[in-house]
Amino acid sequence: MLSDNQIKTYKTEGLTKSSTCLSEDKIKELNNALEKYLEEKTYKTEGLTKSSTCLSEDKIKELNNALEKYLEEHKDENTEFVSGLYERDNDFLKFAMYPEIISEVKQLVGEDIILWGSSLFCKKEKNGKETPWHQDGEYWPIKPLESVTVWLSIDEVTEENGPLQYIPGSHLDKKLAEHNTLNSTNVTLNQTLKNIDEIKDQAKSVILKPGMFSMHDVYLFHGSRANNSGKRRAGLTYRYMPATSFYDHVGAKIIEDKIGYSLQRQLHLISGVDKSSNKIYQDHTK
Ligand SMILES: O=C(O)CCC(=O)C(=O)O
Repeated sequence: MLSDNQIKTYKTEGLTKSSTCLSEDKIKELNNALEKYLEEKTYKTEGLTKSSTCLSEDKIKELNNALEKYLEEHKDENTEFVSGLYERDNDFLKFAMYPEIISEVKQLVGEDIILWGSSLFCKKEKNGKETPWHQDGEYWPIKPLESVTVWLSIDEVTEENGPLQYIPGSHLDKKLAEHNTLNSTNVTLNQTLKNIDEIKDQAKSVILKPGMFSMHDVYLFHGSRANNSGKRRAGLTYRYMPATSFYDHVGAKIIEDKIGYSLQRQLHLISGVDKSSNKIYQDHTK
């Protein structure tokens, strides 16, 4: 309740302070609403946002165990970029369904969500491969082209070990720019944006603690430098599309020839309803 004095102040000065303060719980609610609003705004304007949460110690340990097991079992292969990860090793599927991740993906994709892909980007310490600047949409047979990538860090990502970098706002006109095909074994992916040099100085780095993730738009210009530091930089990507889009397994064949790896994927319905007659491999909503 306002005191008589406060009411007087309001009348004479035109402003008075409250006589009470909101409870801790209500302040937390306010903060959450603000963070959610700012997060959605950043994603829309910049094309990338960081998660508001970090996975628990236990979940980070599970991630590490799955990665170490995978690296041990595939030690004679190139593991700097591995596509179709959960198809190769089913242990990686459950991480894509962690509620901490799905609740944030829902805020960006909506209620009807299909998980359609996963990759490992495990840059070795010293000589870890560069990921050339590209737009994800150049690689994917999704119609209409809509998808959100979760980039989940397993290692600490610093400025030194080749963090994901992006050009804020480069997704806004929703067009695929021209790419060239590289013929090099020193890169993780072979498509590279043609006219990137003049805007490279606008790049921002995504610095993450283990267990945090970023989310980026399918049209965003992004890439990462080689890792010349002494610390490995491992992260997983999970790709989610709205179930209003169609994943074209047949049309994918043309892109496969260009990028040099298979795009045949298991599609997992994570929430809501498939609205585009997709070939769903597993329905997790029931
Ligand atoms: O982690 C990287 O080096 C690149 C990741 C990337 O290109 C992607 O998530 O689409």
